[in-house]
Amino acid sequence: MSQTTETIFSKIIRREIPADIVYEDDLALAFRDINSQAPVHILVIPKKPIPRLADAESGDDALLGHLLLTAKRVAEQAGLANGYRVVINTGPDGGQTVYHLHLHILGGRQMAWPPG
Ligand code: DGP
Repeated sequence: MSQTTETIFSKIIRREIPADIVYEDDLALAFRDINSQAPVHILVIPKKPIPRLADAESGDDALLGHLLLTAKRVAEQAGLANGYRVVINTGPDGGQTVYHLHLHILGGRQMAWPPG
């Protein structure tokens, strides 16, 4: 189920709780995942609190494109020249736990397929 209430990521955006922030611009923030699943595990989030990818609207198309390009930039900055994976978990079956849209950038090891 999606939630419209604030999440911990809003508090990270406002610097109310600490995070290892690696990138920021007017629309997006990137910080290291607290529960790292790879040598490099960074989350890219919009500052706009869209709960799930499923809640994005047609007016968000430029923002969604910006998030992908931000993921590319952050991955380059993190030295992931040999490749990486970008994941968006959406809703309960997608394994989403924080209902503020985020892109996982995972890298620094060989990824398996299919994911669990
Ligand atoms: P997902 O399962 O796709 O909703 O991923 C949420 C991720 O957010 C999960 O990998 C752990 C991470 N996370 C949760 N709380 C915090 C936090 O307070 N700080 C940071 N840096 N990451 C968090």
